[in-house]
Amino acid sequence: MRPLLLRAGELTPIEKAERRVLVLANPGHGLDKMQASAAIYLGMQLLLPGEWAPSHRHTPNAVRMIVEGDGAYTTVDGEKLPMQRGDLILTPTGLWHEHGHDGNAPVVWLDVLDLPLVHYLEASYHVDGPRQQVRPGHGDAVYARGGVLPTPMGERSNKAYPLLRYPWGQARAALQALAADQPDLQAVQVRYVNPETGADAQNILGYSALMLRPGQTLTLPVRSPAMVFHLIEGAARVQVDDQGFALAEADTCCAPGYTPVTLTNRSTDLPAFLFIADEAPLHRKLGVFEIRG
Ligand code: GTQ
Repeated sequence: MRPLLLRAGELTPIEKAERRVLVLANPGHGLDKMQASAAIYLGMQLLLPGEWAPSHRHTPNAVRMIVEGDGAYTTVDGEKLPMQRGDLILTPTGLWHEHGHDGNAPVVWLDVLDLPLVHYLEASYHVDGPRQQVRPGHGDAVYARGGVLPTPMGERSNKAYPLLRYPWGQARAALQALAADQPDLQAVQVRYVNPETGADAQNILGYSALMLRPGQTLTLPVRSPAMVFHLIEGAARVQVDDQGFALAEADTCCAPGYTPVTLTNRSTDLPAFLFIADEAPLHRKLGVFEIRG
């Protein structure tokens, strides 16, 4: 996809595109539907140095998983959030967001949205807005230590989305600490959560990071939600039923629900790190979540 995305950068000025995205559309759903699964939209977005993707807000929830490049940032609800490889940035429903780039090489990220579901519900709309005023400080700094929360005068923030940026360095360190602490643990996985409540970071789609130890093969329990796998670091194989995908860094693949999935680290020397998006929060809320051992 990378050469195609860079070609899109040559052909399409950002002023015309507003967002320059190649959509990872599942032909099984119909290419024009622009969906990877029933509830998941995936896109690879390119921002070139100096470009500006103007402010808007919309009802579908989005996250960005940064794939490559330095110097870009997203401003969400007045918080200027740096984008570095592997970072997860939330742009939850209704919050203003815009993207800028002060670096000198292309920046690419994976957009994950619950757009297909919100569109199906006839609840999808979007509003353009003026450039945001940036507030001082970064939300992620105050939630950077597990187990302690900012509690001015004993009060919680009670924000629906208190944390908007999950730096990769911290998620990666948490996975390595977990793997070192529990050598027999099979699924070395951490979930992206609301740090105030411990609930899923967003209401519809769930996000996690998983580490495969060198040479490890991990068979996932068969579950009802569809899943997306994006390789942040290393080399992996994703076996979905009878189809296998060899993932290199920055590759993405999907698995439908109710399907056996086996993950293998293709390196016997180095760990592999995957970002996973799934429809589990939605399935649980609707009462259709199933796990089959
Ligand atoms: O960056 O705001 O891939 O609004 C689709 C819709 C990205 C964005 C997408 C969006 C955006």
